Amino acid sequence: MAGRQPRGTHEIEALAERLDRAQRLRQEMDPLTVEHADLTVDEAYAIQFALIMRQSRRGDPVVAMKAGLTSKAKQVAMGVDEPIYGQICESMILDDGETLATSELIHPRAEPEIAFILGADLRGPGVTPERVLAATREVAPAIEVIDSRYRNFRFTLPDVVADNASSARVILAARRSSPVGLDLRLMGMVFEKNGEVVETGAGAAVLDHPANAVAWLANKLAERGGFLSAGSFVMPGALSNAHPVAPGDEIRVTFDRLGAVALRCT
Ligand code: OOG
Ligand code: MG
Repeated sequence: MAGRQPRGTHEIEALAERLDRAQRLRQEMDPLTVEHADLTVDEAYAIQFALIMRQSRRGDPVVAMKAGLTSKAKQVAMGVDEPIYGQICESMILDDGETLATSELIHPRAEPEIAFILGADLRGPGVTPERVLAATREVAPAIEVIDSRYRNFRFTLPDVVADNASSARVILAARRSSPVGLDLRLMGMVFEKNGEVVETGAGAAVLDHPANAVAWLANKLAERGGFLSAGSFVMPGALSNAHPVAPGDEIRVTFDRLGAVALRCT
């Protein structure tokens, strides 16, 4: 941003604190750009890292990374036309079969993803989708529960970046499959809510192939010296729109050959 100094540590910390409070008190807030219209994407990532640092200092470390807004469906729905990334902390993980207590969140929505479980580090720059697939030990059906801390789930690009890409909960199917011999681009997906099909899709919805989203993430993280580590998993982004969830709802996401993952809400 021409004409001004980048925001300093003090202001970055103060903005992270606001998001942290909103999340902990389950209170939606105005997007940061309402007050700070000139917030840059770089500053927004600095806020995200400050927010995550607060959480890990409370004993909740980062265990996985995610890309978001990697499908046209999501970009159009959220009005943001480029991918973003966010960080998954230990407390966000639900086990297969565990229920989601929606009262812990503000206005949760569920979305279908194909999780990549890595057997080797992926360190950018220069990571290709071929290298991603070679480094992928397994893939698994997954549901991400997103929960914007912003009023009415409305935001601009820097807002959603600062808000850790709306991350809230993640659930991976216990059943894992080797990616060898699978064409993830053609991988069909059926997304059901309370027994009704609400979305269908294929892997190609995510940047033409979900491995492209993992490569994009590895290369993007390299800008800040980060990488994707062996043993962790990656959420490459939703194949379709997200759907609101409320107590009593049951979400089921089924992928061709990979199987299904379900989430019950209380
Ligand atoms: C931002 C997070 C997007 C995805 O998979 O596209 C995301 C949002 O939609 O609030 O996680
Ligand atoms: Mg997602």
